[in-house]
Amino acid sequence: MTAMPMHEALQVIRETRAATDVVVTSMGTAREWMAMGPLEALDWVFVPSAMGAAPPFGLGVALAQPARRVIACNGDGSTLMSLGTLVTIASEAPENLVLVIFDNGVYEVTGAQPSPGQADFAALARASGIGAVYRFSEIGAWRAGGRDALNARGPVCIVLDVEPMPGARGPKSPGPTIARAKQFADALSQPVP
Ligand SMILES: Cc1ncc(C[n+]2csc(CCOP(=O)(O)OP(=O)(O)O)c2C)c(N)n1
Repeated sequence: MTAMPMHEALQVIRETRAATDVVVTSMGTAREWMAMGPLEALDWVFVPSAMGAAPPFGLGVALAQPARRVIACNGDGSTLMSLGTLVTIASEAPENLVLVIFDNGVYEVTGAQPSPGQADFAALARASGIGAVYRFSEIGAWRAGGRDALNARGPVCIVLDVEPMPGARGPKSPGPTIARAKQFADALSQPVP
């Protein structure tokens, strides 16, 4: 199956993200996001995290901050952990929420054990009631279509088929969580121009 490198997939988000957007990363995406450059005040690197909690966290921020776009990045294993969140996102229907599912078929950060099943996350998102659903398997297509997908009226779910990275380790937390949470809350409290 065709798939794209995770860091190249994330690069499209970096290039499209506005200064006022919140970007939530977790698991492998947190590791790669931190490796790509200094963190912005509105980046929430969800490490340590409760597995599966990045989408509900993003949903909460999106509902609390309707003037900001929230881009929540999640693995396939973590998506399976809290699959019901897709239905909650559809029912709350925040126009400013984009959930990006990075489907590498494995629990990469714990040693690349295969994640269960062959779930079609785009079909699951549609069946949950999310109207704007996209799937990209090839980096050229994602580079060409990513901006439109990320800018679509939410809630948006984008499924990206990404290559597992053999031997990749888990992300390290960028610092003490309570201090980071305070900085993040301060950044969120700034007015949106
Ligand atoms: C309830 C629970 N079970 C297992 C774990 C251990 N665990 C942490 S991350 C992870 C895998 C995450 O996989 P995925 O969401 O697909 O992201 P990837 O690592 O592939 O980027 C697992 C199994 C956990 N944190 N919580």
